Amino acid sequence: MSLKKKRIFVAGSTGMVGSAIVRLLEAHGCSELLTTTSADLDLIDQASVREFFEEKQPEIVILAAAKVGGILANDTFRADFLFENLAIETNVIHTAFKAGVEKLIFLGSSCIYPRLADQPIIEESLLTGPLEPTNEPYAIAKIAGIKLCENYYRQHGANFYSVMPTNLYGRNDNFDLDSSHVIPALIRKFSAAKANGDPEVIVWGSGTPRREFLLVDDLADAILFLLENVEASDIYGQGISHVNIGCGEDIEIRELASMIGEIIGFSGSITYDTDKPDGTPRKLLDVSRLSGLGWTAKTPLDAGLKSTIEWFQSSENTLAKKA
Ligand code: GFB
Repeated sequence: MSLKKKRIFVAGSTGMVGSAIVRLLEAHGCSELLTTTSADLDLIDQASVREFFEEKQPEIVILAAAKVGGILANDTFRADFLFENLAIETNVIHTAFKAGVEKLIFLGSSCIYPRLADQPIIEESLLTGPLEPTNEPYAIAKIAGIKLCENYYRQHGANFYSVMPTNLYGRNDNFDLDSSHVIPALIRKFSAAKANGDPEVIVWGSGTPRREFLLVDDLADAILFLLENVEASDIYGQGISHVNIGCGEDIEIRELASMIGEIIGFSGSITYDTDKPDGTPRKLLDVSRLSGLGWTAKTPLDAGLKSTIEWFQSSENTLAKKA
């Protein structure tokens, strides 16, 4: 599919994921991108979403808009994570179907899988066991989005399908210590400790959980590949409802903290706050389906961390001094 002249709506274009997708599509020569901010278009409001589609007539939709956050935000604002994500998904996916959108890709999350799924996690693990309690509301909303896409395909033949990215990081991430994910939190904490000469950095949980991390620019590259090369029938034809996107390697939080501390040049000690939750013990995606389709991740974790730290320290100097 040639994308250059298509009207592509990137829902969520101000966030870390949406902004990376917009950067890549622009660099790829896509000149008809449709982007909005939450002030222009409230995706939770059905009538506004309908009006937007009537006026702009997008041909392709990438649904990267979501209420997102780290382990503590998910566990605290449980109703908001469930309601807002369900509302965004039902409004955008249903309206895209009504408007005759040619192709829609919905972005979910690896937390849709059972807490104790076999590792690495294959797509077929969905709905085979209980979810991780700290993010169950978010996961339920994302599962609903997968099922919306799948069933608009099954009932109506809509070219809509879902991708499940692993934990993401990169520029334009949320660096707020209460609501962020682990990588931006640790970049900010270690940067502040280094700048202030603090002897210690506090890392949440036991440090033993394992996570897989993908640079958001690699995710954007995977989305571009899928837009150009993979249709809904290619996914559902394999008997799966979505495809995993990851790098295929994971790391202990302890090792991650040491790596970030080392890149930043922090020489003090690391303390673990075990009053904070660990979340799921391990979350490593099996990415053989995606590599079979023809895409693999390019950026090693150390290179991705270095570029993200450079971006944070150059653009967020005020944040870098506070923890
Ligand atoms: O990134 P994170 O919040 O998300 O936490 P999850 C990953 C691990 O890092 C957990 C630990 O074991 C945390 O306890 N950690 C250590 C920290 N220090 C920190 C810190 O300062 N901040 C944070 N945030 N974590 C989220 C889900 O789970 O992942 C979402 O809640 C979503 O639903 C997202 O799926 C990708 O991987 O645990």
